[in-house]
Amino acid sequence: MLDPDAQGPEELARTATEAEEAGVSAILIGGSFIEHDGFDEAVKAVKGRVRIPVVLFPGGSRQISKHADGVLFMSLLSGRNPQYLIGEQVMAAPLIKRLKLPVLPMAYLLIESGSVTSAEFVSDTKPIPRGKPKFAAAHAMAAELFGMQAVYLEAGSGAKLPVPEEMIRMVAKSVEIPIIVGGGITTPELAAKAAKAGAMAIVVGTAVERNGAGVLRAMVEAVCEN
Ligand code: 1GP
Repeated sequence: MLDPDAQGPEELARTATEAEEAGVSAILIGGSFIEHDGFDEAVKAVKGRVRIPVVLFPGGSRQISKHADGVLFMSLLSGRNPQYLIGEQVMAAPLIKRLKLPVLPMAYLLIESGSVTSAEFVSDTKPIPRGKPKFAAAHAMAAELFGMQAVYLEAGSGAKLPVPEEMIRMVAKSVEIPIIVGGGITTPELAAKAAKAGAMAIVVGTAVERNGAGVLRAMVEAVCEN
């Protein structure tokens, strides 16, 4: 996952190239709080340099770009803030339709992770308690019944603690749709544990910002061994 606020377009494109070489399946771009202008330019720069899909992971309706291959069209289903349940989506829908961007309708579930994350603060929502996997499972079931095609279990970028394995396992048992897990996954061991518990895809951002995209190669290997 690339945060357009953390790096300039050229640096983002370089990181994306290195991530592709490390064997990742897709590049996600977005963030819960983007301070700088130039989102479109960042997506364009990345798209111009990689063959793997470049997918928007929007923190709000302004993070839509015609240069992307698709959008994670998500609702913050764990929260009870109408702005992130449906408001931002309504604002973004006409542009997404006009651009004919492919979408993956997805439930975004924020999970408590040891401290207040940007996603929690900006969305003004309460995360699902990490000791209550059945709440996460019930939200995932509701998402599936709505026809959503994936569930994202999010500890939040830079999370102290990743999503608990027990929670991933229970959600995986409760629904047929794929589970994406992210937030606080910084080592190959953590990535492998999440995959083993039932994650179909693992999202990594902070570890790459801190250590470079090289760290992804070992993560990809660890996940593929499972
Ligand atoms: C954030 O889950 C992603 O949406 C990535 O989190 O930055 O902690 O890897 P990290």
